[in-house]
Amino acid sequence: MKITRLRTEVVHIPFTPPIGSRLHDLTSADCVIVYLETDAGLVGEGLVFALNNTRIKVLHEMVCSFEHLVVGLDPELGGTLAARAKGDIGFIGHAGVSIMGLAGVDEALWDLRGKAAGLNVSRLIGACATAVPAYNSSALWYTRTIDELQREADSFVKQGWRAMKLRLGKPDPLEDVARVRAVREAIGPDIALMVDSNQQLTVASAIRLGRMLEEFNLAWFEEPIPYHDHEGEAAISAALDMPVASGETEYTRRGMLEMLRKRSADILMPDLQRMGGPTEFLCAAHVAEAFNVPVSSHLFPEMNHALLATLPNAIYLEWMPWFEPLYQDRIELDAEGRAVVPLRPGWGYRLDPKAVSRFRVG
Ligand code: SMN
Ligand code: MG
Repeated sequence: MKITRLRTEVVHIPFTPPIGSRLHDLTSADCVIVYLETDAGLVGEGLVFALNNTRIKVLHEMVCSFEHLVVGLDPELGGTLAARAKGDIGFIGHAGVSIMGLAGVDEALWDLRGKAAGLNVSRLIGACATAVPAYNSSALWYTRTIDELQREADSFVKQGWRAMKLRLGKPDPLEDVARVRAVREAIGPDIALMVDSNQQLTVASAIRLGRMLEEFNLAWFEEPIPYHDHEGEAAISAALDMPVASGETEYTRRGMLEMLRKRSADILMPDLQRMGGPTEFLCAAHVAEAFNVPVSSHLFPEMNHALLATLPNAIYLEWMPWFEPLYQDRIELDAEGRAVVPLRPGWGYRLDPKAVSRFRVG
C-alpha cells in the first residue's frame, strides 16, 4: 500500500454562545482536517485546530507543506515521517505551528496504520486497558454563575460522569473558593473535581488559593501560573497536598522532559498537537512513566482515547465535545464513568463526511 495524496478540509465550528475562559473568549474552533489517501482505497484521518479563526491559514499551509514527506510512503513505514520531519523543519524549528502541522499528518498516518491492520490504534500499539477514566471538560467555565455551575455539575453526574473540570482564576480567591464549594456541594464527595486557573495566578497567590482549596479534595490544580515558569510550578507542587497538573502549553518530549526534571507537575498533560502528533505523544508519556508521573490528555478525545489505553500511567481522558459534531461516533461511558475504548479500526472515531461538508469553509 502507498499513500497517494494528502488532502485537507478546513472547517469552522462556532461556539454559541462563546466560551468564557481566562485565556480568552473562545468564539470558534477552526480545524484543518487531514486525509491521507492510499492506492488501496483506505484513508487516514487527523485533525489539528486553531482558536477563534486565528492563523488557521498558517496552520493549513503548514500541514500541506508535509505532503512531500508522506506521498509514496508505505504506512507500515509510518515511523519514517517523524524521522524525516525532524530535519525537514529544523530550520523553522521544533515548536509552534511547524509541530502542530506535523501533528495532523502523524495523526492521519496512525489512523491509516490501524485501518490497514484492521485494528483500533490502541490494539495496534498494544492496549493495557479497555476503558479509560474520563472527565467532562465541556463547561463549568470561568464566566458561569454559581447557580449555572451547580446546574451543569449536577447534569454531568446524571449523565454518568464521575469527574469534571472547573475553571478558576478570579481576582478574589474567595470567589474561587465559593465556586469550588458550590460545585463540591452539588456533586458530593465521591465525584472527582479538577480545577484549572489557565495560568492566571502568581506562585504566591496559587499557593494561597491552593491551601484554601485543600478541604475540597480536588483531583488536581491545573496550570496555576504561566506555563513556562517550571520552577514556580515546582514550588506550588511542593507547598500543596493537591497535585499540580500542567503541560498542555509545552512542545514535544523535550518540553515534557524539562518539566519532569524540574518536578513542575505531579500530573503531566501533553497536548496532542503541541507534541507533534501521536508518535511524540507516546514518547513523552513513556518518559513520564520513567519519572513515575501519571499523564492526562488535553483535548482531542477522539484520538487520545486510543493512545491513553496503551499507557500504564494514564489517569484521565479529557472529554471536550468541540470536534464531536464532525464525527459519526460518540464517547461511551461505562457504569464507573470510564470511556470504553472503541474496537473500530484506526482511531475508532470516524469523521462524518456530511458533517465536514456542513462546517466546511469556502
Ligand atoms: C483550555 C484549553 C483550551 C482552551 C480553553 C481552555 C483548558 C483545558 O486549559 O485544559 O481544557
Ligand atoms: Mg488547561
